[in-house]
Amino acid sequence: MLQQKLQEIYDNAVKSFLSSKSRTELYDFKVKYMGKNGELTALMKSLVELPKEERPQFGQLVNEKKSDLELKYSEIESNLAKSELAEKIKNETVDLSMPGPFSDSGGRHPIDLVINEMIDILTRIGFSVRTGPMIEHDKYNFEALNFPKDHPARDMQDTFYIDDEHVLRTHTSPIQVRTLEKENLPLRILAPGSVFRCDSDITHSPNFYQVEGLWVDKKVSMAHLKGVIAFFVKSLFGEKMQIRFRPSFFPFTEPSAEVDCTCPICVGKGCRVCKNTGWIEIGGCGLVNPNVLKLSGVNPDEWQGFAFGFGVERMAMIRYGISDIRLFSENDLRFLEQF
Ligand code: FA5
Repeated sequence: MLQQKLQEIYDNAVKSFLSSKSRTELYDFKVKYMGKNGELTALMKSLVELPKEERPQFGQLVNEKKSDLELKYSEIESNLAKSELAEKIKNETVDLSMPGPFSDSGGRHPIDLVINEMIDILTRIGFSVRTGPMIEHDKYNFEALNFPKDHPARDMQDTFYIDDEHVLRTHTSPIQVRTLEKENLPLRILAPGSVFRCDSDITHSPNFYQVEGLWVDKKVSMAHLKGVIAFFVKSLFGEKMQIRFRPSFFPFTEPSAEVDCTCPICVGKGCRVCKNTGWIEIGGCGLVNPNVLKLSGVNPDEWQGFAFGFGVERMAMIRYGISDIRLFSENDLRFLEQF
């Protein structure tokens, strides 16, 4: 009785397999007959109805039929796969005139573009690039730049302290000292880099970029400094850009000055970006204080130098007419895609 049932299931399964038009249909039949709840599995469970001595022989028979069905299944499946592929290829046409898929491509950040332009201009007149660490020792960020401990001038820059001896560098000027300590003179270096101050409004950012310049030689004067800065600013912004030098104070330069450029937003008329002055401060500069040379092991009776430090975001604001410095760090693609 059970043998007859087994033969029936087997015959039906083979018939169903052969009639399948697709691999999905074939698989559904496999589940119907051979799956966990399939007919063959159910039959196996009814083995208990047979007398004990007949069970092994019947069990073996079910297994043989099952293996046979498995073989038939894989043979039919592989034939169906071949004909499905052939059908797909026959129906598929490639339209060579269709545009390819587009993917967004990255671009240079405006700050990066301006830094590269600044480097290009300064390397044309003999400066070469140096770098330094962002976590800086107090010695390089302050002390060797003639900011003694507890000197009120340290309050000029709101500092992020790492520990008693280390800070997030507040400016790129430490690279002046690092270079003077280990390189031969004369030298002309520029040092681009990220700097940090506890500072934030439309023209101040807590993390911004500076480009430092240092020129040390036997005879270097304020006239050389002004000439280099005028060349630099006019190369970057065009001949018509106005600049002015305002007397200022930095412990590491004497005399010192701030450099201002015409505000690009109001073109000198006065607006909220330039705080109604018509000018935007782009950097500080001056003749290297002899004390700094001495602290770096350079004889100030023999050598003189000038240095400058420009704020790159301010340069980029002028270059592209941008009225809020925070746009550079917000990562809004609608802003960044314009460059
Ligand atoms: C300095 O950092 C000096 N190390 C510059 C210098 C170098 C002077 C060599 C003399 C010789 P100051 O703190 O003024 O100076 O900063 C220089 C420039 O960085 C500023 O003129 C301004 O353009 C930019 N800057 C300063 N603070 C910020 C800020 N929070 N966000 C964006 N730009 C800033």
